[in-house]
Amino acid sequence: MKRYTLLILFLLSSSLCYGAEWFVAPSGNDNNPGTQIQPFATLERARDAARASTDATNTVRLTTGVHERTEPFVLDERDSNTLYIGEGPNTIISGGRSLDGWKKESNDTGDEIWYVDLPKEDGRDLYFEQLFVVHPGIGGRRAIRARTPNNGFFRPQDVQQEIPIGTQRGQQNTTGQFLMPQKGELDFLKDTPQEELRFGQIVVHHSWDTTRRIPLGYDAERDLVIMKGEPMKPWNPWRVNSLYYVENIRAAFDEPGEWFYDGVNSRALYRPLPGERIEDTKFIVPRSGLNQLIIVKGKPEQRATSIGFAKIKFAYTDSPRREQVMRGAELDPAVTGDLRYPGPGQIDPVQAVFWADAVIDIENAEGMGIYDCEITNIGEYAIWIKNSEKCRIERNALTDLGAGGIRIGGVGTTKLIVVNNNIIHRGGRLHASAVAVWLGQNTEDNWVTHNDIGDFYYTGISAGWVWGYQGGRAWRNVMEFNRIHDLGQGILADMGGIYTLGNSEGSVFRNNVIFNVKSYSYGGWGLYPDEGTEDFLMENNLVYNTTDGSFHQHYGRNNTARNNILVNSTPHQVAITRVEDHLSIKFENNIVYWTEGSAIGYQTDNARTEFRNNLWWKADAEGNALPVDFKGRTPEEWLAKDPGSIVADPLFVDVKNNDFRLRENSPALQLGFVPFDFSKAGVYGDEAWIQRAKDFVTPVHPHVPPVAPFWVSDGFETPRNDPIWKGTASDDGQNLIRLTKEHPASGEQCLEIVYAPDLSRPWQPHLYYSPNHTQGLVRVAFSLRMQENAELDMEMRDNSGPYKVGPRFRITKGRTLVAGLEPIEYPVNEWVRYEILTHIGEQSTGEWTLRLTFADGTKKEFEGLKFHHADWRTFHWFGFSNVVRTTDKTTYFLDDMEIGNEL
Ligand SMILES: [Ca+2]
Ligand SMILES: [Ca+2]
Repeated sequence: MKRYTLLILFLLSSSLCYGAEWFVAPSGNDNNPGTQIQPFATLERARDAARASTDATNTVRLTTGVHERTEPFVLDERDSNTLYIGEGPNTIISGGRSLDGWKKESNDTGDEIWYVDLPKEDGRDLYFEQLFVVHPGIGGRRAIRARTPNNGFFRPQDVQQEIPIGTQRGQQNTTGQFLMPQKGELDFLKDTPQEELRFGQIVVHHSWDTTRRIPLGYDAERDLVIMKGEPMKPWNPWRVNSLYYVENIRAAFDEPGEWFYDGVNSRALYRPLPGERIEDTKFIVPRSGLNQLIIVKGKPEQRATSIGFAKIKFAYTDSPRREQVMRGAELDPAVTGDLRYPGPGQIDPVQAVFWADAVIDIENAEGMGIYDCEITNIGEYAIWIKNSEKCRIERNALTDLGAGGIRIGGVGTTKLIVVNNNIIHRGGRLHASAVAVWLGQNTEDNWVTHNDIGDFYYTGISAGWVWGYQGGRAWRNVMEFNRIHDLGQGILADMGGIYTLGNSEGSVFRNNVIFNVKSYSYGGWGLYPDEGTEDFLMENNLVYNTTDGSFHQHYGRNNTARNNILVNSTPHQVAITRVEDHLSIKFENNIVYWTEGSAIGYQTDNARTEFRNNLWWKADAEGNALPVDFKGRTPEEWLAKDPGSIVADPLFVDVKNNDFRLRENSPALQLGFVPFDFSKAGVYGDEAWIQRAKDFVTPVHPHVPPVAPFWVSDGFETPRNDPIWKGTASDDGQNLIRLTKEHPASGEQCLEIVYAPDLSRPWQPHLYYSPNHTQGLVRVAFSLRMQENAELDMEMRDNSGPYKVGPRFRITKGRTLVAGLEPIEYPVNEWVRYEILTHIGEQSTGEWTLRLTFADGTKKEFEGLKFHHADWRTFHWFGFSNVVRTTDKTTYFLDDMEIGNEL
């Protein structure tokens, strides 16, 4: 009930009173008196009239019609106590302009194509990257910027980055980047003239982020697309498993519903959908550089107070701004054109699209209200409130968002903001890594309640913005009764229905319903406390149908998850990644129910936790009990660490139909589980509003190619920066894994792996590859040169939890140790060639072969070596870990790495 007291308080503090009143109509005139009969034409005129008014409060009424903007409407502290109110969704504040004069032509295949000559702006072709199609009575539909492939993505065969040896991170602003396609996939780029390539983009999704690059050419000899930009972030580079597509290349313009910006011929082209007629189709594009429509900016010492917007639709805004995104790109002006004007751009990855602006931007304000508005067909975020307090965002529909929904914080301290009863659907349309609601650092006592959040590619609600135990400050934020669904869609990774960071003292996430979170590769979690989340409470949430865990804590302190219902994640349900020397999580009174995989994953069994009074149950789709597995432990073994817990059927009303209410005789009730009403999550109010949320169209996930078997043949000759080898290296950022020209086995370079004391993990530095081979004859070969005292572990693993190991050996003190063999004497400071052969999948014999070739040409071959785990069958991981535990500085060298497979 406390919540409602708070809401009423806000309502009283924000101005909904009517004092002096002015009217603004698109057909009005600023010389008019601003009455209903003789309205003003512009918002500025009404604003100035309100400023001059002696009334304590003012109302500005916007009539039905399109109020076109060429620049943002700017308000400040002088405009306090004013309400801007429209007449509903037909009162539109638009950042767009119509694109008129379309003509028809047919191409040589007889397909109908519409085209328009680009209008001029400042004597240049109008530039835009979004096109909206409008039919009578129907709002804007985002047309598809010509892309290849049409449905889904390509995956590179290789990615490379040109960073000279010895360059330290941060020293280099810009770098060459190269992407090698699978055979033939990008052949059309070879024939694309240079002047046309510059209007295209390669869009790469890599884990939780997205990069856009202008293709600078195609190297047919090496089969590479050439790009340039900021160096990849070492913690999230592009990889061979990244997904990408190509936008706005003529050859990609091949499907109905697609459009193409033909910069060379100063035209825009569109392929109509079946039934679309040129005479009743309108096109709207955002005005170049108009990313924001409303800016409310008071002074830090004198805030703009009690300004409201109600019953207005905001639409058609641009993204990105060139000055924001082209910094550091250092591209040829022949490619970019004059950077002072709109034109082709590229975007470097920043989590949650942090660089983006919002259509309504509020700073240094108090008592702001945004009610019953629509924000749609936009390029970036919808609303951003920073260094402000006591504002309300309520009953708004935010849809078709280029980036995300609502951002709170990021500048100063932002508190007592209520985001209640909004529909936030279809985000990430231009910038996939956007979130629906974001609460940054220095946010306090904010309430995010009863929102319906759906159809995003990344996280639903993101709270906190400090990685690790650096303090942070996202305090007493309450997120409850939200319905968060259909995230990820198999495209991005490492996301959560709720995603939290840093010190979150007093913050609560409760009574939310999260479902359908599907990641690409890993991490489509329901509840996701990430790096250094502290003192966060997650209770009474229902989570179902997620990837890699209904609950996942990367690492954190003193967090609590209690009384949640967690259903059907794959391949495990509850996961903790890092073992720490403090209490990581209290996990109590939860119901965990699943059909596939293990109960727990990652390091859950080793972390310092307090598990108690939980109910665990595994059943098949028909509800028949299945054996419960705790990462290889029996329930008896696990429950020693989870006292008071039981393995029992929770007796849901109807699992098949996602009805997770408990029957009266549910054993969970005996454990102290308190039922909660999940039907309360989501929007409320009148029937039409509730129906609008229900009208959500479940997105069809794009086609994502299966992870292809991975092949590598790498002599470490191409300049690459770590960790851009086809594998991943981790050395705590100390540049311990690096290319060197010291005595390579072949060519001019090899890889050096250096041991240093005081690394965060005993197995650092380590280097691994993800081959993802599931059948065939695997061949792995590499050359190693060990210094005195250098040691390492080599393992070939699968991806189960706990993982199983096939072939393995250890090199220690001049010897190679393989189970079943006498130690093999090993010359230090000389290259030795290793070759490993083994059948996997159904052909597996449980055995492997090792061949060694020494520097003097001597060969040794060992057949019939046993796998470490006899039932190892799939090859998902190959790598070298450190085993040195002394403070001696040692090093070893690697060259001519090969991973192959004869299927
Ligand atoms: Ca296409
Ligand atoms: Ca080499």
